[in-house]
Amino acid sequence: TNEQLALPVGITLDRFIMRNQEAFPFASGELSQLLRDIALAGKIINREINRAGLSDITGQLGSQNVQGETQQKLDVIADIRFIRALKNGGEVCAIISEEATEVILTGNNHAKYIVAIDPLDGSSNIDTNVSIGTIFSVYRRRSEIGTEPTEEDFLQRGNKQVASGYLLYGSSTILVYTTGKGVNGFTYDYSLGEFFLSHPQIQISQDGEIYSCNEGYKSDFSDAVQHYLEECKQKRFSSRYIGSLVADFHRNLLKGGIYMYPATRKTPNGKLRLLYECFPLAFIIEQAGGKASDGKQRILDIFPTDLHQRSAFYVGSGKMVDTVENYINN
Ligand code: AHM
Ligand code: MG
Repeated sequence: TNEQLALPVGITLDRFIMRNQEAFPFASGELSQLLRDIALAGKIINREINRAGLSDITGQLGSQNVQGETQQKLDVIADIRFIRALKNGGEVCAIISEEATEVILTGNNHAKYIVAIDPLDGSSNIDTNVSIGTIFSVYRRRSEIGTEPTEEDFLQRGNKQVASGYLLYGSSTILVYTTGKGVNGFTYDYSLGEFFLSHPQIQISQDGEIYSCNEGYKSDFSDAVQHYLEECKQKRFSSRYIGSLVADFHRNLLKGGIYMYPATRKTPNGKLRLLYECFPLAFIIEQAGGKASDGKQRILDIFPTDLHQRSAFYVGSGKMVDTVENYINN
């Protein structure tokens, strides 16, 4: 059998995307291509991340690498790779990135999709070999096809997302995404250079016993949030906080739990960015049967007015998000 031979079981990401595409005979395949472009860039980033320590060593020898290019930090490299992949892929007309203030025009004005991306989230963890991730969100443009897209194209509610997902570069590398028909996870097989379906139709448990937040800021949280934290402790829940959103989110998705980044004195509107951190993960959690809230309302209902707008973020098992919301609203 396959198990005895230790062959990878399951289907490749490409085949999975293709099969889903076949289920929509009138769809043009552009979204499928876009997802493949993101997966390809993910493989490249994955390679860079795995060699990160080594490139640092070469970095100390001189400021240029073998190709004569200036050594750059990994988050900048990731940004360049993703933008290049999406430009060359041709299915995206505009991108916003955590790494850039303005909208990035790809020149593909006939493409119908736009992408919001955090190319390397949790990048403060890179130097210490802790897991990091990429988060992405796909929308249909609002402007006329053929014209130059603008900032307005990105100011859409999260519930308008066509697809969203993340790559987690952890003890293994996994790509998790949704197109609004459930959530699937694909683990990267290094030896074959392929993602294989490893986590079909992920569902989060309704309740959980893990809470994740930066408790160092506890005195800055509202009384309501502090009370909820007390409840978590009274119930002997586990506290788990990597400080890398994708990794914390992914663990809670699989095990049941809540991730919280409340408003603090330093960040009165929360720290995380709506368009490329909260919206994409909120879409995934809802597709997996969980909830995402800013404490008062559903994240996906928020209408953003700024590309880099921040929000408080409570995401995870439905009952846990309900409980913290109850504390906040009573
Ligand atoms: P970044 O986009 O600058 O990397 O910041 C986002 C990160 C998240 O990955 C993580 O959940 C959070 O910031 C940690 O913040 P803190 O160090 O304040 O707990
Ligand atoms: Mg980030």
